Amino acid sequence: MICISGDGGAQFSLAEMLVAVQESLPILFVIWNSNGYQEIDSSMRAAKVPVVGCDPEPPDFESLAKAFRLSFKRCPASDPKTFARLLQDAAKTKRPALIEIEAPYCP
Ligand SMILES: Cc1ncc(C[n+]2csc(CCOP(=O)(O)OP(=O)(O)O)c2C)c(N)n1
Repeated sequence: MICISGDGGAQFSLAEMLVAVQESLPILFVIWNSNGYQEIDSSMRAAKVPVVGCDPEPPDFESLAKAFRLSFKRCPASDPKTFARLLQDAAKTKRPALIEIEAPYCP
């Protein structure tokens, strides 16, 4: 099972990540880290209102994974081959894992 979220959305689901660790659920958490709330940013632009509060600095997901006793890997969005390998490797372990994709903030 794969759980895909942005860096913003991931922060609303930290308790669920910890449950996956405690219950040894084979869930792969994939975080698309674009360093901001792009969806909200785009909506504000579309509504022609000033864009505010859309670029909060995300947590250090590697440290977060360590604190949660989660396996952690990171790769750039520009390297889908590496991402595919990380995903396959993590799936083989049958353990929960966190993979962070470093993405550009491009509203
Ligand atoms: C509990 C909760 N609080 C606030 C929101 C409002 N909200 C919708 S999308 C979003 C930010 C999304 O950012 P991210 O997950 O990084 O995705 P991106 O749009 O950057 O790809 C927020 C705060 C929400 N959906 N749920």
